[in-house]
Amino acid sequence: MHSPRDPAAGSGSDMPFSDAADAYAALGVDAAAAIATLAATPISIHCWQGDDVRGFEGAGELGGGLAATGSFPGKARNADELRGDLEQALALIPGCHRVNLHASYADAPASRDKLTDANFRVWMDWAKARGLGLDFNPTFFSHPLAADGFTLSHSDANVRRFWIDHGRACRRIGAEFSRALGSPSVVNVWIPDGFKDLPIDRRAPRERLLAALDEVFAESLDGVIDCVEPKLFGLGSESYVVGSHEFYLGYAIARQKALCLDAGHFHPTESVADKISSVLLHVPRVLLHVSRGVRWDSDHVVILDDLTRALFEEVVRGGWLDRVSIGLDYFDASINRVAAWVIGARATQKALLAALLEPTARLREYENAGNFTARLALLEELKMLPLGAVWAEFCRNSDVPAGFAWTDEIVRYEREVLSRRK
Ligand code: RNT
Ligand code: ZN
Repeated sequence: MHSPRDPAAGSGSDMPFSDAADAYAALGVDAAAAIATLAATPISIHCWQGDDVRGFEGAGELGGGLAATGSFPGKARNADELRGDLEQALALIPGCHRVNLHASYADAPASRDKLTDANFRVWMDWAKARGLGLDFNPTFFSHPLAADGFTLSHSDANVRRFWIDHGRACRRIGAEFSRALGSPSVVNVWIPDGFKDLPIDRRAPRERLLAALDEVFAESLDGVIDCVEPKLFGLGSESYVVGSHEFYLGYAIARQKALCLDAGHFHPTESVADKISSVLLHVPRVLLHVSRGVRWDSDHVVILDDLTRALFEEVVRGGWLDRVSIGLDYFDASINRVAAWVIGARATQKALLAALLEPTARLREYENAGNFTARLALLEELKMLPLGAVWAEFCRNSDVPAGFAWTDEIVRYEREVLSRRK
């Protein structure tokens, strides 16, 4: 049940939707069509925000140079609690979505090189009953065989073999998810491999990674969207990352794999948005890891900031929506974890909605005519249009509070569920 309060309360817009639609129509924008596109665009909700990336294998330290800081009480301790928390979050996120699992979140954990869909049976039944698609990630961290910071590029062939088998097992699980749920599964490979300090040999680990990836991807499987995720640097891999941007861009082009662009994986002044129209000329698909870097390689909760808005402007302006998968990737243990999902997912959707409400055709006409004055002037005036009223209509259609009232549900859930976890 939602809050008895006005569901639009706190949305900042009391304007009737029809008035907002008129304001956009005057610029040639169809607000109802924007809502329809938004409703048809799933966000893949990352399971790992719910428990600080710990997973259910009893791992001690979070590995791979990942860090979830904070000690907010009530994190999910098992798969049932995590599913309950995800259900609560999904109830406050308008639209239909997907859930993104890591291999370390099996209902019935097993050695990672031997995992099958049977280890994720409850997740699959749960997703099926709720009409959710499932995406998947091999987990190349928080494991004794990843303790020295190397996995697919490890110098020891036995270690490499274990991780190759893990990657292969995960792709088969993705294929099973796709078959069971009737929706292709993005299987995203990110490895932490790299050196803290200056390496002498930058070549051999990359040669090994190249060969290992070819083995991971050797089996042809239906329903799997293979994806690779590059990174600039990480904690403990400050000087050298084997799977760098150039490495994976080359790999994705050569092997025609999807490329993951994580918004937190670049130099802080680099525009991730600008990359979309370059890479999509060469790779079949892009996975956006919507995240927020703050100073270093951090994964803060996504907000409606300029970088996120720019990402979705590019996706919409370029007409790429059907070749882009959208997933969240952040972990904050300092605030209510369910709220963190909701805040980031809703911010992502607001950014997409703002882009869908742009009079792109008109702006493009100005640009083509060399009228850069009108282009800049209109871009600025757009910022004052009633985005909030269109957002409120989308939320109403989904029976989800449009404004701050959604946090009433979080307060209740915290009191009734999270605070009882000791
Ligand atoms: C790490 C990558 C990767 C992870 C998840 C948990 O820098 O962004 O996507 O965040 O696999
Ligand atoms: Zn990522």
